[in-house]
Amino acid sequence: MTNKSAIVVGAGFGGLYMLHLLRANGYHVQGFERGDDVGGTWYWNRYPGCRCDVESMEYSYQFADDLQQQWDWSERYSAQPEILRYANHVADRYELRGLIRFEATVTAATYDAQRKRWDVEINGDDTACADYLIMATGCLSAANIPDFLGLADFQGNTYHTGQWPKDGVDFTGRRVGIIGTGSSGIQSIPLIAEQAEHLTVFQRTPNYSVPAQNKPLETAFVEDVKANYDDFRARNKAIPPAFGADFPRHFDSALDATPEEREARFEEHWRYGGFAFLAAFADIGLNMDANWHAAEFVRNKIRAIVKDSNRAELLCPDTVIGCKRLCADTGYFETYNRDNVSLVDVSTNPIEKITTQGLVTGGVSFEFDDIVFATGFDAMTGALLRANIRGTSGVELKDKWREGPRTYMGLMTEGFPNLFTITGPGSPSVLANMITGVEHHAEYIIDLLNWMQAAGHETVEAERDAEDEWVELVNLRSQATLFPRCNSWYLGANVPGKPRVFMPFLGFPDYCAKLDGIRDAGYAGLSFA
Ligand code: N01
Repeated sequence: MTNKSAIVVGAGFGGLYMLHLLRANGYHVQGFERGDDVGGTWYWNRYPGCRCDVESMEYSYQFADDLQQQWDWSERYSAQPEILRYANHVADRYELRGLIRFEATVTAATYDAQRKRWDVEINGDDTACADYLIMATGCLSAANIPDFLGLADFQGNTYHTGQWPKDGVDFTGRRVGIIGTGSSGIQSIPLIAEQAEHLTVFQRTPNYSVPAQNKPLETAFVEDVKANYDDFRARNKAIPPAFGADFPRHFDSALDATPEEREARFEEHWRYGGFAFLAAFADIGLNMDANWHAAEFVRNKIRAIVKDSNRAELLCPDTVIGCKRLCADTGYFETYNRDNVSLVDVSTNPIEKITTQGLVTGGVSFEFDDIVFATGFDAMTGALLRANIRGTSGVELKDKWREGPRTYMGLMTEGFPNLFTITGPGSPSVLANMITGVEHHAEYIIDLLNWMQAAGHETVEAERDAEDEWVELVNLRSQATLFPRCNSWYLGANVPGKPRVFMPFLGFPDYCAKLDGIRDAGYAGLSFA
C-alpha cells in the first residue's frame, strides 16, 4: 500500500488496464473518461462496417490467462460491437467502472512543482489532483474535421466516423455524401451504399485495400490457439508489428522472383487477406521497385473488379503501398459497380465549400441529406495537446511540441515530471498490436512507480539528452523504410499545419529490448527526485 495517487485519463484498453494495475498495487486512483462508458476507440467508432484489422485471437488482453481462455470471439476480425462488449466485460470482471468518472473531459492539466502534483481540470469547471498523471487518451481519438468553408451552414445531418451516434444512423432512402477514403471510409462505404438511395464518395487520394477475407472463427483453430496461448503471444511479440506471426511470410526479394512467381505469391497473400499481403516478399516496405510490383498487383485487381475503366483508374493509387496504413475491406471496390454510387475526384479540385444543401467542388454543386466525414484524426498528438497540459514553469506541451512531438521512450517528456503517455508518440503504438502495446506500457509504468516508491523518489522526469537521442532514433528507424515517402497520418501530414515528423517507433521487439535495457541500467535517461 502506498499513499501515492494517480489520475488515468481515458477508459479504452490502455486506461482500463492501467487502472487495474494501479489499484492492485495499492495506489489511490481515479479515472476520467470523455464518453459515457468504457471502450475508447471502440466506444466512438460505431460507423457501419467498423471492425478491427488485427485478428481477434490477437487483439485482446494477455495479462490474465483465465480472461483469454474464457472469452470467445466469433469472427476472424471482430466487429466494433463485439470489441466494445469485450471492453465492457473487462470493466465488469475487474470492477473498474467504480474508479471512473464518465462524461468527464480533461480540459487542462497543470504541474504544481511545489506540491509535486498534477492539478487537473474536468469539463472546465471541476478539479482533481494526483501525484501521477497517466494519459491513456489513444492515438486516434481526436477527430479531424477539416475546416471547410460554410461547414456550419449545412442543413442536413453531418457525422464523423469517429463520433458516430450511439443509436446508429438509418440512411434508407437518403442522399449521402462521404468525404474520405481511408480505413473508415473504405469500411463504411459498402454498407452505406447498401442502404442509401444514392452515395457520392469524395476521394482526394485513392487508397490501397486488400480483402480482409473475414469469416467465422473455426472451433478447432480457436481451441488450438487457446491450448498454446502463451506460445502464440510470445511468437507475436517477437516480430516487429507484434501481430501476424502466423501469416504466410516470405524473406526473399520481390526483385529475384520471375513475373509468374511474383504473381502467384501476391495472389496467395491476397487470398489470405489483410496485412499479410505485405509479407509476400521481404522488401515491399524497403525497396521502391519491389514496392511497385506489390502496388501494381493491387492496381490490376482494382482494374479487374471495377467494371467502368475510368472509375477503376480513378481508384488506382500511384503511391507507395503500405506507406499509409493498408486497408482491409469487405467488398469495397465492388461497391463502385453499383448504380447508386458515384465517385468524385477532389484531388485537383478540392471541396470549395459546404452549402446549406450540400457541397461544391470544381464549380459543381452536390445536394445531400447527410454528409459523412471519414476524414480521420489528429493522430497521436491530438488528444494530448487538446488536454492543455502545462509542465514545470508553466511550459505548455503544445509549445514544446510545436516542431513535432518529443518524448523519451514514447512514455515521458522532459519538463513534465510524473506525466506518462500510454502509447505516446515515439513508441510502437499504431504500428504494433495496440492491446499488446498498452499492456506493455501499463506494466512498464507500474514497475517504474513501484521502483520509485522503494527508492523513496517522489518525481521522475525524462532527461533532455536522452529525449533528444530517442527522437533521433525514432526518426532514423523510419528513414530506413519507405514510410516517409507519402503523406500519411503517421507523419502528421493529414492535418494542415501539423509538423511533418514520423511519430511511431518501428519494431516492437527492439523497442521492448531498449526499454528493458533502460530499466536494467537503473532507468537511465530518467532523473528522479
Ligand atoms: O482516416 P485517414 P481513417 N478533403 O486519415 C481524406 C485506424 N482505423 O479514419 O488521403 C478531402 O486514414 C483523406 O484524404 P488524403 C487505422 O489505423 C482502423 O480512415 O489525406 N478529403 C483520407 O482519404 C487508420 O489508418 C480501422 O488525401 C480529405 C481520409 O479523409 C486510421 O484509423 C478502421 C480531406 C482520412 O483517412 C485512420 O483512418 C478505421 C479534405 N479536406 C480506422 N481531409 C481498422 O481497424 C481528409 N481527407 C480496420
